[in-house]
Amino acid sequence: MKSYEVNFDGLVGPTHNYGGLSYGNVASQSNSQQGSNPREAARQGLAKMKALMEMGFQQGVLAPQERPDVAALRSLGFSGSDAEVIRRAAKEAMPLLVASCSASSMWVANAATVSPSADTADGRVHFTAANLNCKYHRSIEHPTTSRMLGAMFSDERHFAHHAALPAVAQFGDEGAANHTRFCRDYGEAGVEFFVYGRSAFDSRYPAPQKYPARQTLEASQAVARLHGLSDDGVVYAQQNPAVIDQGVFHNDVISVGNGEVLFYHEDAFLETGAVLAQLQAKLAGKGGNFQAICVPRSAVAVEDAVRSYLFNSQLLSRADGSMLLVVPEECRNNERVWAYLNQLTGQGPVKEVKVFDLKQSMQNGGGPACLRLRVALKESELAAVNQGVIMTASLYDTLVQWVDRHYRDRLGEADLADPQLLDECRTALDELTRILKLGSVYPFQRQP
Ligand code: SUG
Repeated sequence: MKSYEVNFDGLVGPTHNYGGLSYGNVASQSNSQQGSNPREAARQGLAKMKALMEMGFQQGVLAPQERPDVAALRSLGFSGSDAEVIRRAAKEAMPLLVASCSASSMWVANAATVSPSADTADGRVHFTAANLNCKYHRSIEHPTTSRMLGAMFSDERHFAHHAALPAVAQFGDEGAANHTRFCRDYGEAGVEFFVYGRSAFDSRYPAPQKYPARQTLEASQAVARLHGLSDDGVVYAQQNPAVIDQGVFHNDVISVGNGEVLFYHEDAFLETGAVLAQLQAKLAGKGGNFQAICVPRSAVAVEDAVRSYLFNSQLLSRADGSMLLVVPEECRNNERVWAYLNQLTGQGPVKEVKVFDLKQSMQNGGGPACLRLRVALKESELAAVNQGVIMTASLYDTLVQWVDRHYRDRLGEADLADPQLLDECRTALDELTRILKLGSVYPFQRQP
């Protein structure tokens, strides 16, 4: 049976703004308080989805969340009508209002960890929503994420959903941003590669000194257990704490994998030799031939990787077996990175590099790979997905018109205090759930 990797891209929400909310994420911090353009941000993301669909890749879409999150503000003690809650938060605790307005759910690589059916004990595709508990503004995403994934992958014969892990830092889980899967074919059993930043229960593991390590070993192990993965199909690796301290807040900022290929920076991991040997041996056990492409620091420094987001790229398999690397415009703007990419395509499996302008998302630290959640599906499983979220030429046109109708083209901090923004968002999202056939996934649609 045929199988596919389907990329579900997060649609940027109407409140996209630069809140400076992510300590340890260099772009988020350095662009704090700049004016944003939500309409352009959503259009940039949609343009990528359309281009990849037209190149023959399977493409889906994941809806944004309801923001401002009035329910979250109420849980912090703000009361009255929805408009009063927003006005009071703006007056008394602006940082909390900004956090409750973040459109950060667009970075759906952090929405969940997904294990394809060929890897799991019960033969279903497993999803665990990420608790994202390192940052308050992201920790409020998972309940709606779970409802959304449930509405997209509802057929229990094929799909199993797990709630987010306990909401404490010891089980900090950032989803697929720290998870890669290697396989010969998407439908065959593969090796799932979990990269963590620290151990919460074993002090022998080193940890970064400056910035937080968002993912713990114990969280990764819990996800592997929940998904019913077997030991011969799992490899764990510790991210190099020194690169976390240079702004590599997720593993997908320093490495990316697909099929039998791992594309990584020389400084990405601790004990790199042992990690690669395990990946090679375990993938060989599944009939695969592991290939590692190491980018030496002499060619691309960690700082250049962080600025350009070279590794936050999408490594995609084309029909002829070769690979395409989807990178952000910032890679072309960096001389060393661009020189490296030009020689990369002359040898090895990556034959083409495609550049996208994703500046609106990039300024918050979200590149092409952050914007997508990969779900490997067999043909019968793809047929069981809610077809409303599968990208088509006509869905693309509908979504662009929807964005143009509902999104502002400028948004600054002061605008977040305007209760009118909440009404605009709700009207837009209500319509979106009908377009994508999601049902009532948002809190405002579920109030009695
Ligand atoms: O969690 N930025 C996101 C970026 C997520 C990138 N995802 C991956 N690497 N997979 C984060 O740090 C910034 C929001 C703000 O500052 O307004 C933010 O949440």
